[in-house]
Amino acid sequence: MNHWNDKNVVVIGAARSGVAATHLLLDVGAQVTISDLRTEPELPVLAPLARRGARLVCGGHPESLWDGADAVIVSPGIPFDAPPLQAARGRGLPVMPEIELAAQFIEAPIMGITGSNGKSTVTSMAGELLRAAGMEVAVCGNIGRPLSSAVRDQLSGEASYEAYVVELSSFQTEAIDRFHCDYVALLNITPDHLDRHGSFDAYAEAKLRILANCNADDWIVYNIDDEELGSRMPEIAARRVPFAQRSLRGTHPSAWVDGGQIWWHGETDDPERIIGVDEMAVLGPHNHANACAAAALGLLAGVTPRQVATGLRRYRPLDHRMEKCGEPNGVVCVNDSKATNIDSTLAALSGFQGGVWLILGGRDKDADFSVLEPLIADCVVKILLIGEASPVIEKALQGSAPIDRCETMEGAVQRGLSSAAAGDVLLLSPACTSFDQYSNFEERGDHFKELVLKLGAKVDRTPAEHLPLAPPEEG
Ligand code: UMA
Ligand code: ADP
Repeated sequence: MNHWNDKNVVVIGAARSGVAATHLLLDVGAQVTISDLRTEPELPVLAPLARRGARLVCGGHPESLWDGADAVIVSPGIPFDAPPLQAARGRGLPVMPEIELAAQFIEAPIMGITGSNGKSTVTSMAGELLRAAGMEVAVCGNIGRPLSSAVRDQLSGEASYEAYVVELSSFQTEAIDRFHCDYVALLNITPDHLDRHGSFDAYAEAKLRILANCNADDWIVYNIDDEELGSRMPEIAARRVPFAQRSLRGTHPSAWVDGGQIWWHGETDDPERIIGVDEMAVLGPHNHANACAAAALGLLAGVTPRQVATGLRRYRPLDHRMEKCGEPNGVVCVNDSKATNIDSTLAALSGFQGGVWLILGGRDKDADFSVLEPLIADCVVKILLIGEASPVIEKALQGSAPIDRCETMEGAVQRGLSSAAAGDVLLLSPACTSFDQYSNFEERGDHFKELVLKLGAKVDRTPAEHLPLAPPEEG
């Protein structure tokens, strides 16, 4: 239903979400003002919007923005309690997140996927499973394509989506008022984005707002082994479907990984084996759990076990998530640049027995790095520190493994490749955001991969520090 025709709408934030929301609003006949803290020369992306009749207010969000406005749409990167938004509310204006605007135009089922880690993996996997069943699916949200953008394709007739698989961050869920998911996946809750949410409680509460509008017809797929999640799940009418990295035989519906196999226990008497984990391209136990969550979403939506297996077999890991990117001189290089918090780095390390040269650092999000100590002591040869969080990390991890302050990615890759032995692993899993030295984690991961290629071809190798020197040849 289009309530937006001729309404005066202000969109805050002029990057991916704000631009897509503005286009959508213009498509449905609204008068739109888009405003950003950045100046107009920094925002060439706005020229096409101006040509379509949008008004641009750049270099800040002045009070005058709200004169004559009917509603405000907010990009996820802007905290929902930011002072300009408080001012808009003070004027009695409804303030809503971009996803709520977009969802008003959606009739197909929505699968919402949230958690601290694994969202993009499960979102893209679920999309693959539904496609394996022949469905036309929008895979969107925090994964990089705004929901508004997918909705525009539907409204214009360019696409005919039978489901929307939407990755949702806490920045998006915190502001949910009416947004409703038919299927939800709750993957895990560990501390993240504390700099924005202020406390773990506030962050967890923001995440769980994804359940705000779930009813008895909806399905909640959740990680039953995540105690934080379990203790914080509200009493709701929706049907719950647990998944785990241990057998849940007897509980149905449920999905689990056991004995190297993914299992599903649906409405039938016996559980069904879906696929062996070694038939999938993803690495690590956390990714097998992700496959359980994605499989459960697909099966609940009517995809057959055989189609789920096809989708999981076909699925390729996303870039920057435990991505093998070269093996110069036998040193296995792994790009896990998307590991921007402690828990993702823990998951990465848990897949290794030893021989890891770990590149850590970037911008700290008030994380407790000491949690990494036991795994680092088990499998890390040396920590290679980069970026502005170096002093904090060095203090927290003193004594767990030797530490080198490398400052830059180039320094860290050079150090790792010249010192690691064949068979060792050079792992970029930084547990921090990239924003001190890069625009985003993709740029950081791409830089790592370039350096592995460039320096891997010409490193001056010295014997690995952790191995005893080879004994002199006999004879
Ligand atoms: N800005 C203002 N006023 C402010 C603050 C920022 O105008 O007070 C402006 C900035 O100058 C900039 C714009 O707002 O021009 C940025 O908006 P945004 O941060 O919402 O960026 P988008 O490009 O719209 O991307 C957002 C998500 N970004 C964030 O949540 C920070 C993208 O997730 C998402 O893919 C995209 O919408 C499409 O849905 C990225 C992300 O880093 C990948 N997410 C975090 C994460 O995964 O950990 C939550
Ligand atoms: P998100 O979208 O939630 O950031 P991704 O799928 O992009 O999740 O993965 C982000 C990081 O978390 C990567 O380093 C990845 O290896 C790691 N990861 C993926 N799934 C999990 C999980 N279930 N538990 C912990 N870490 C995970």
